Amino acid sequence: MIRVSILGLGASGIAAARLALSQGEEVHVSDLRTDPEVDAAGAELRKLGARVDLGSHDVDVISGADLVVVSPGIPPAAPVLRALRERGIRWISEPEFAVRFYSGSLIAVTGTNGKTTTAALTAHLLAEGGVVVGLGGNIGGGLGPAASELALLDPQPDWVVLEVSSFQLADIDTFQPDIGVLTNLAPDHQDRYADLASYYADKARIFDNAVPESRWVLNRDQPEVAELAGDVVGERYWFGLEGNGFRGGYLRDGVLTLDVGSGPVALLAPGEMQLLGRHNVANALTASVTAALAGASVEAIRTGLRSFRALPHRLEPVGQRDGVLWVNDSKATNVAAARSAVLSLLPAPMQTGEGLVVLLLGGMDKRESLDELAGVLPGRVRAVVCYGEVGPRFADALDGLVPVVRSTGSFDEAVAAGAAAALPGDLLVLAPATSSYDQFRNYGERGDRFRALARGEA
Ligand code: UMA
Repeated sequence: MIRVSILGLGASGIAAARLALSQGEEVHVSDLRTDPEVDAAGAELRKLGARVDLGSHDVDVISGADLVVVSPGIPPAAPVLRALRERGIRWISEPEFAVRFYSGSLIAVTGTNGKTTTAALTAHLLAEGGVVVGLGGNIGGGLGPAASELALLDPQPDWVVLEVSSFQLADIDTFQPDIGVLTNLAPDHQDRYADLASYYADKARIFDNAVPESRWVLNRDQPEVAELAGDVVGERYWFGLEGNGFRGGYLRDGVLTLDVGSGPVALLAPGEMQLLGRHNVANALTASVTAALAGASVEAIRTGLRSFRALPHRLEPVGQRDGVLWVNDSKATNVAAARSAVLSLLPAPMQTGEGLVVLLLGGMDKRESLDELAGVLPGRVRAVVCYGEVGPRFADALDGLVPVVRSTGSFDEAVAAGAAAALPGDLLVLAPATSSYDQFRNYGERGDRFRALARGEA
């Protein structure tokens, strides 16, 4: 029996504790929180035989463990990790622990954006081809369990698709994906990292345990991805929207095309998918290459690309009313995400004034400047409806640049104002550029409300 100490009692910690207990290990779990939620989780684990400390981390007890597993939300600068570092104690991340118990093959998907859709779509394409596949990891949001929970599946999946964050990669040791995917790189999490280079360095750890049999699916449009991969061993495949003819996936004459070694095969046109937006074409190419490498047939990939529905709150088409498609991108909780939604839906400004976006923008005021978004709106939006706490500030920022509707009432009224401003062929897009807390519990609830309004269920 080894002694395992698990830090953090969120989804990762609970799953890791259950996995360790299932192996008959002596398990210690601790979390700084003491609220009813963590209390309930602690009580469950105690029943299963774990020692659970809430409200503090006992560094002496943790230091005495054979293995320390750390939740990704605990930053490297947390006092408990500093104390362990001072004592020379090493720790691993939860996925590192989990994969030690997998018996199938592993696909790991990392990158700044698009990892959730890419991971979910890859799993969908494999399942379409009859492969027994597990999906989880960082994905969260009810879309998949923590990595450790997948280790408890019986029978074990043939393939596991794990979304892995930089926080999780930071503390790997032997983690070795059969196929590693790097969707893209962009600044993020600068509250946790001293600089961009250290964030990218954690992403690069996906390459740490590469062997000649490793396969890598990499973004061709971003030279910094190839730079990060360096001279890592293994076979490289690429996806990209900008060039074609390379090994991997690309657009040829506007058609998604796959070439993983036996010549180019046309899959389908973007319009045949239910996914919207240019960045989802990149996600679809990535998932297609990855699924093909894992053995999915072209037919399964094609069928799966057609049947896959957008994930909730991510450019999710939620209904069509009076010739207007309603798109829920409630997950766009910052200005950059809203900008990316608009650009993805309308890559170029429209010349004819047809098929424009009516953008719903508003929520809590996070004091973010709107400049980055404002610049891309002319030629793309018919009107912007500004609502919620931040509404007046956003409206002032956009006045004179594009038509602005000031909505001072409820969320429902803002949506109704947007619907009234839209013409047939337009898109009514909820990409609010800020968080929802002035009117909702979270972005999910906001998106659910929008979906209900789209379907006339409200
Ligand atoms: N805590 C301590 N001591 C500390 C600091 C924190 O005990 O010093 C405790 C907190 O009280 C909390 C726990 O540690 O109870 C932290 O847990 P966590 O934040 O790691 O949360 P989990 O529920 O385990 O969720 C994590 C991921 N969260 C983060 O990385 C912040 C989830 O990703 C993931 O779905 C889940 O593991 C399962 O793998 C979410 C996420 O937002 C979706 N990820 C970020 C992103 O995608 O941008 C990285």
